[in-house]
Parts: sequence; structure tokens; C-alpha cells
Amino acid sequence: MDRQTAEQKIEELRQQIEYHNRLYFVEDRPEITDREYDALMRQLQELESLFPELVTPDSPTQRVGGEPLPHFEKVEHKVPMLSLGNAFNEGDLRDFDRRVRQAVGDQPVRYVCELKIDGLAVSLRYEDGWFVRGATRGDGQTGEDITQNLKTIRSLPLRLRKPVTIEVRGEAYMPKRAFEKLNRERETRGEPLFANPRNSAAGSLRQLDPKVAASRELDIFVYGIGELIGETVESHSEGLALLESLGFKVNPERRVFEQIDELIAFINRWAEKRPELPYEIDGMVIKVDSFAQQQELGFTAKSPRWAIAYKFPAEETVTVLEGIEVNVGRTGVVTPTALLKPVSLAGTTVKRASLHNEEIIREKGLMLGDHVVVKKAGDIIPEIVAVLPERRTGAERPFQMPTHCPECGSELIRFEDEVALRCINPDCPALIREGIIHFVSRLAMNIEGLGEKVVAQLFEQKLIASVADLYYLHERRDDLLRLERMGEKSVDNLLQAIEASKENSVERLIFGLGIRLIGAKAAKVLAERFGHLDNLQRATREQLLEIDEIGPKMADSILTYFAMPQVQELLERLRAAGVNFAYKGVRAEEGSDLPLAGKTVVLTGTLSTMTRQEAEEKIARLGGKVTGSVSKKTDLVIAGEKAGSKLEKAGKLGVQVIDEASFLQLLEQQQAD
Ligand code: 3BA
Repeated sequence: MDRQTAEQKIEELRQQIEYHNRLYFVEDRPEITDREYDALMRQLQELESLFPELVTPDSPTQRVGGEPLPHFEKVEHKVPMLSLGNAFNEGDLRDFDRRVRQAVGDQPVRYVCELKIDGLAVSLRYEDGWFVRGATRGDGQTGEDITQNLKTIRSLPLRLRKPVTIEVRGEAYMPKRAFEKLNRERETRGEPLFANPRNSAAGSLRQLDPKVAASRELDIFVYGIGELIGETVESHSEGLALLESLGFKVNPERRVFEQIDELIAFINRWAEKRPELPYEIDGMVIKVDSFAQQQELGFTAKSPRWAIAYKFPAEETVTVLEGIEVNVGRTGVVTPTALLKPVSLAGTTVKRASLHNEEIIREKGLMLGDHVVVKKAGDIIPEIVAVLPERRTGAERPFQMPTHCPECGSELIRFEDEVALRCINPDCPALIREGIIHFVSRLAMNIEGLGEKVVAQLFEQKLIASVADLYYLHERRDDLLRLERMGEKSVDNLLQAIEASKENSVERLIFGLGIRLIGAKAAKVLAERFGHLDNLQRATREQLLEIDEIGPKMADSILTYFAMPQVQELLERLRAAGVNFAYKGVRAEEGSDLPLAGKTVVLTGTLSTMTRQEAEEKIARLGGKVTGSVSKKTDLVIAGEKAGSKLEKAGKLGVQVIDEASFLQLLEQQQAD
């Protein structure tokens, strides 16, 4: 095929593809099958690979392209993106109506009422019809350039139907189904869950790697125009019609009203129908339609006087309390959890709700089989708000908190002035299992691929009985392969992730050990102060109390912990497995004036005067951070005897290399200072 024919064919394919994209993603009425669509895409890809010079940024093949960005560029919004004032009830809406009518001198007013999509506000810039830049709202004046990520949204047109220059505002969002699917996947991978579709949309669009956004099934509705050249519109509803005609996805559920009563009735209907929508809305937006009237109304310091957001109250629903499960946590605290008849609520299916403790059950007078009202506190955690005693049939049964641990059978204890019941058996399997789950969790050793379910399985199958056993799992590859849902690949990934965690800076280990009262923050402070786990173990009460963030109860807890012989044994096994005990971050207070402050250092070969661990600790004391492999980011390589490929690589990349003698000199200098 010659270049000219290819050019024509490419253009034709692009138009066809964008046409079908629009039918499928914007209008929801596809004319061809997925296979036919894929075939068109493939043809285009082939032609573009034969004629790479014909690839343009608006080609449908370019929706996911490009390398991860180092950071997002700032984007100045030519027309600021304002915020919206809020209304929480009918009265607020009537006040708004009164203010509007007064300001326009009692002329007739038309309002446009729209759904308030719960997503991330973005601005899209098109020049001569081409999508050139997309940005977050940011503070309204300046946002971040997220063009690469927005291009992955298939309902976002890359080229408009008319060559206009326009800045469009809208809401990028994640449909409920995509959100639930994403969270299910994250749960199986042991990753933290997104609280709601809004956060997951925002999280996806703030990824530097556009492949992440591409995998997230995002969508967009547009609802406003910032700047417009080459067209004139006189009202918001005309603007929305223009946006639709240009190829944008505009939410169809909008209506125009002249009477506030009818508008309020419309809002109330949506408050009811909200659960049926395939995406989340958190309210409705009411805008004065006429631009002339908008201008008369003007703005307050931060929001237009011609628009208001009506916020729905948190969604609630009724379901049945089918049972109460009692679980033992890592600290031995026993918590009751409500098992609910599954019910869909604010975008997810709710099956469980924490009851916190026995007192709450008693306060609410909960009985098994009761109808209960549930809502999501802070948008994520399901909570029982009330019991509906009027719906009792007589078949409900009272709930009795167990007196003995459901996992090990030992008697549960209530400490003085505590509401919680605890299992205090140190050998209770629940405590051990939950302790391991904590150890591998994200803020602790952060071992990917080791979610709660995998840990529970490893523990039940007796492949691990303590956290140290994790580091000996590579000797039991065959046993691992026999586990449910564990193929060669997942076993390899798991073992690799465990291996990688050995290199963590020690604050993760300190936190992961689960010392009572020592959270992630305290662990970091301890790691910084002592530099090495051995130093922390030897720390006296006085030394611990010198640290601002460590109080007497925490100090005692640390001392008690390290005095236990089982702990000594555990730590020796971790050490023997090669788990790093040194702090690798820059030391907070001293920071900048240390010789290796902010430097990334790689150790290679064998040192004759110290072990690797000692060297790592010393580097940390000089302010440096030790990493495993040499890259462009490496500032310094310390080479001992028989240094191999790492030394070679350092040479290639032009990274500074020093030998052991120079390293010792550096250390001496520092001590002399
Ligand atoms: N309409 C959000 N602001 C909206 C243009 C005004 C506006 C919104 C809206 C200010 C939605 C504030 C952020 C912003 C563009 C400023 C909507 C929605 N209208 N339908 C009146 O569905 N979430 N948000 N966006 N400029």
C-alpha cells in the first residue's frame, strides 16, 4: 500500500472507530459487536505500525500510550473553576430561590437541575477541535496536567465534531460496578480498599503511569464550559446542547424548572431512585439557566450565586441481622461483628458491620433476626444505626457474648476500666495468625501477594507458625504449590516479595512485630533514634523516655517485649534469615550536614572489617540510604573484595565508587567531627 492510500484508510478507520466509540461509550447503543470493533482497531494498529509517521495524538490507538511521568505539570485554569455552595434541606433550597428572584428583580427564572456526579472535577481543553490538555480542578486556579490519564477514558472525544477551541468542565467518575470489581481484586491481593467510587476515580487519575488509569474503567460526564471561541451560547441549557452536539457525554437526567416546588419534587424523586443509577451521585446541582441572569447574580468570594449543590443525606437501608460472629484480633481483643443479609448500599454490597463491643449490642437492644437500619459511616464502614422493634415477629433470639475464646477455648478476661473482652492466651492461634497478618501488612513489612486469606491458609496448613517462618518458606516450595489457587507463578511472586521485604528499613520490622502501643509512627521514631534493632533491644528505660514521642507506658511495653525469651528466639531466626535490622532512612534531626545525607548507596563485594549489616547501619548513621541494586539513582557504590556485576554497572553509569579503605576514612572523619 502506498503512503497516500494508507493515509486515507487510516483516517477512515479512525473516524469509524471514534463513531463506534461514541455509540458504545457515550450513547450506549452500539451498532457493531465487540469483535467487529476489535477488528477495526487491529487494522488501524497494523497500518500505523507500517507508517509510524502517520500516527497522530488523536488516534484511538493513542488512548493508552506513553511512559510513566516523573510528576504532573501544573496547569493554570484560564477561567477559574469555582466551588459550589451547599443546601442540605428544602428550606435551604427555598432560600436560594428567594435570593435569586430578588437579585433579578422578580423576572421569571428558569433553573436547570442536574445530578451531582460523585467524581473528580476536571477541565478539558480542545484547540481547533483537538483534545490538547486535561487537568484536575486543584484549588480552582491551578490544577495538575492529567492528559495522559484522561485520554484513556473512552467516552472522552479526542477530536470534536466541529473545529472549536473550547475548555470544558466535567466530572470523571468510576461506575459502581467497576468500583466493586476493583475493590474485590484489591481485597484478594491484600491491597487497601478504596473508600468509595469517588476516591478510586481520583486515585486512578492521579497515577503517573497511564496504564493504571487505562485498566480502571473510568467514565466522564461534562456539565460546563470555561472558555469558548467560535460559538455563542446564551444559557446553560444551550451550552449543554452544544456539548452534546460536539460529541461529549452529557448526563441525560437533567430537567428545566420554573417553579421551586416542582424542582424540589424532582430532587426528592432522585433521592429515592439514587440506588438504581449505575454510578454514584451525592446530590443535585441547581443552576440559573440564563447567562444574562447569571451575570446579574455574580459570585461570592468562592462560588457563583447562581448555582447551589443540594447534598443528599447519607444513604440508609434496612436489612436483617442474621447472626453475630465473634473474632479475636491480634491483641486478643474479642469483637462481635454483625452478619447481615446482603444488601446493596451506596455502591457496595454490605454483609457485615462491626459492633465494636458487647455494650453496643446491649445499648441498642439488638436481637438475632432483628430488622436493622444500616448506613456507611464516613462513606465506607457499614454501621448499624437503629433497630426496628416494630418489625419483630417473636422469632428473634437474644445474643449472648461467649465467655470463652472462640479459637482456643481459654476464658476471656475483662481488664479493669476496659469494655473489651480479651483472650490472654499467648499461644492462641487467632493471636498468632492475626499477628502474622499484621506483620505482612502494608505499613509493616508490606509483603505483596500475602493477603489475609493466604496467611490464614499458610497458617492452617502449618506452613508457618510465626513471622520468622515466612523467611524459610522458600525451602517448602512444593508444599506451597499444593495450596489452593497457588500456581508456579504466584508462588514465585510470593517468595520474591518475601525476599524483597528483607531489605526494608527497620521501622517496618519494629512496627510489624506488633509491640503493644507501638504504632507505625512510634516505630519510625525508634528506628531513627536507635539506628538498629540491636540498639533498641539494649535501650534502657531512661533512653526510651528521653524521646519526646515515647511515653512511660510505651517504654514499659518495649522493655517487656524484648525481655521475653520467645522474642529473643524470634529475632535470632529473623536475623539468621537475613532480615535487615538497620534503619535506612535519613536521620531526621541531623539530616543535612551528614556526609551521605540524601545519598543512595549500594554495597557490593565483601568488606574485611565489618559485616554487611554493620556497614548498612554505618551508612545509615552517615545519613545515607542503602539499596540493593545499582541504577541511575545510585549516588555511591562501596566496593569490597570480589565485587562483581554491580561494580561493572556502576562503571557504565558513571556512578562514584569508593573502596573499603575510603569508606573507613569517611567513618573516622565523621567520628572526629
Ligand atoms: N455541575 C459539579 N461546579 C457543577 C460550574 C459550577 C459547577 C461543579 C459542578 C460551579 C457534578 C465544582 C467544581 C467545578 C466546574 C467548578 C455538576 C457537578 N457545576 N453537575 C456551577 O455533577 N458533580 N463542581 N467544576 N467549575
